[in-house]
Amino acid sequence: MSLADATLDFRSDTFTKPTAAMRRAMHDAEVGDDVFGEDPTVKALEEKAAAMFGREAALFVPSGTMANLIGLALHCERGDEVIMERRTHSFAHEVGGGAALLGVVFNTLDSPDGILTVEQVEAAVRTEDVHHPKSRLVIVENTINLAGGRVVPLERIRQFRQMTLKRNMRLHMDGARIWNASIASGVSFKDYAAEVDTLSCCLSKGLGCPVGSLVIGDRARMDKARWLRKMLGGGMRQAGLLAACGIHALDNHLYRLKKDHQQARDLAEGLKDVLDARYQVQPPETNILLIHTDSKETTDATLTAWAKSNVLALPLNPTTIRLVTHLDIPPNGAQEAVTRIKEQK
Ligand code: TLP
Repeated sequence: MSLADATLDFRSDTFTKPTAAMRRAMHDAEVGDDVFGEDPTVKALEEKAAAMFGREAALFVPSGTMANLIGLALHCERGDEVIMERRTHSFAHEVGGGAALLGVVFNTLDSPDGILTVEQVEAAVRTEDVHHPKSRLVIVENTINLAGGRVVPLERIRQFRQMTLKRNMRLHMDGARIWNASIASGVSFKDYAAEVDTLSCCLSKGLGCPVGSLVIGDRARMDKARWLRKMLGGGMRQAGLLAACGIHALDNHLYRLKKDHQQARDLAEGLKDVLDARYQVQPPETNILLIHTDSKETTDATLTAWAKSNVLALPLNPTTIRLVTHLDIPPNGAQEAVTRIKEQK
């Protein structure tokens, strides 16, 4: 299909379809019953991920939402408090699962760019008092989806680490897009993972897999995580078919992410010139571009108009449009989108 005919679907990097090579990897995968620990491909993926992140063990789970829920369950008792920024996915977009299923209390703090300061978090930690929940966990998301794919500096994560250790608290990283964070910042997966108690990451976003996330941490916690996964209904049988996609993606789709980051920058540059004063284009750090608008009417009209030219984007809220670049945006797809939008003027 020519570029001019392609639908440019920027709604999310979750919309990618498995490549032919990924489908071959699925086809060729050796499988077994993973609930019985007999799927060699799942084991291979878990070992590969644990080694990449320099941690003892990893667990393959169906979704990022389940990975984060398991993270909460590993660290918190009912009534415990979890501190995070207001835009954190666990609070904003995980159906309140932590509250509904685990009875944890979310304490959300605000920051202009999605990244909390350690002083802010420390000030929110409860004193020991018969009236207070126990502040048990801090969640840091990296990259921060709703803040426009922002990368959290390693130094900030280290500060959270020191503070949580001092306060006998734990630190969980929602690294659904840790791949993008690492490629953009040059900080290794190991350096990020060394600072947290547990980390979740998604294979089904920038890496282009159809399904799958991982929870990563020490052996004892991951053994417990396996029980929690089963309890939540996430025990999968011949899951090697899906794990094979993950192995293929880690081998082939990681270093190409810089192309997605370039296309996000190209989109931002191009759209800045084309769009009028009702729009404010936020410079992207990774593969997520946010465009802030002056009203819901502008957002709705814009999305409808773009869709007529087969340029699809998502309303994050009434006055924010999100575009995400990924594996299925063809080369020069960003320029093509800008051209189509310009022609509508
Ligand atoms: N994010 C999706 C939507 O839910 C908004 C997207 O299109 O970006 N953590 C982060 C940071 C995420 O962005 C997401 C999904 C998840 C966790 C949840 O992953 P899944 O969808 O696999 O449960």
